[in-house]
Amino acid sequence: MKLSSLRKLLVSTVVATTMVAGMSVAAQAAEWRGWNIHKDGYPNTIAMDKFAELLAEKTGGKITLKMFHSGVLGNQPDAIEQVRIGGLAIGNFNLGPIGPMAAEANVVSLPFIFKDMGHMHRALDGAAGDQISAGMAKIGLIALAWYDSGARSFYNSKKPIMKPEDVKGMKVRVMNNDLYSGMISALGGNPSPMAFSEVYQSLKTGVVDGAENNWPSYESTGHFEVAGYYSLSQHLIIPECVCVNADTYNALSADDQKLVKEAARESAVLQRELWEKRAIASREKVMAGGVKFNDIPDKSAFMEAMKPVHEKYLEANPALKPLVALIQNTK
Ligand code: BDP
Repeated sequence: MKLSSLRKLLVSTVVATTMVAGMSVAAQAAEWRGWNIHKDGYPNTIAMDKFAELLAEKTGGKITLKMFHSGVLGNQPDAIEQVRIGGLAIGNFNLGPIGPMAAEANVVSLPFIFKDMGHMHRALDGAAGDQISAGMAKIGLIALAWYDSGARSFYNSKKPIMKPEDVKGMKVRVMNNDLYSGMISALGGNPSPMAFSEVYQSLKTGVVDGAENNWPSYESTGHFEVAGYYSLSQHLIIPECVCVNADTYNALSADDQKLVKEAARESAVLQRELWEKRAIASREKVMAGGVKFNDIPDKSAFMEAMKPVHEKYLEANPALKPLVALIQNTK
């Protein structure tokens, strides 16, 4: 079924249910359902709960949000699809798995496109962020606010990764996005796209040798227990969004839209504060747990090895060249 007809069907189902319910006030109060992949205590989980609280508070209970954490409503690519078609209202999504659906959002998944977190923030808060949001809106997702997700580095169960050649022959789990598969292949490794929830078992049983993620996710998932070499490649700095279904958002009054955005942005301020602290705490926890860590002070060999990923991508998507340049030139 085409997305537009599926959306119409869903909308008419909602209208029918509302009419059957027949209660004016209760039927008009919107109850949203929200998706989050992370566990209790994770910065995103706390911030999404805060978002739900602020939403109810600011709208005087007109809009409420029931959050479903720990990925209980399914894996991330499916949840993104659900928010697009309105099966779910809200999600806290990493832009990685959104990229294959929205070309503009995919530029943040080019390895080493951001120099550091500050550069990523400045780019997102400026014109590049506007273009990325516009690209997401085209596929039915309104980005209300941006959350942090640190920098992703490689970890594995075999050996320290110091140089690109060390990845050769390794089976490495990646999120669903051809750019990440291309990135591992460019290093001579074997990419294995897989849902987040399956990675622990796959590392443990040797289905994959390694993966890549930030400190908090490496720690919260327990991956550090089964893949004890963490190598600070920091090859990806991928922002995350609080995204709402476009039809749901567009149907709100301008005043309510403002309140929803305010609530999401206030939750993002909290998320970023919590993120900074958690990144340090998670790093300390895994180190105390015996992780063998190595820094990669000079990352130029990795940048060089991953260059073909950029080139191939821009060859296939020439229209995105100005956006990539805009990000690279953001001071
Ligand atoms: C985490 C992101 C989460 C991703 C996960 C992954 O916060 O959205 O699903 O990585 O690697 O850092 O799948």
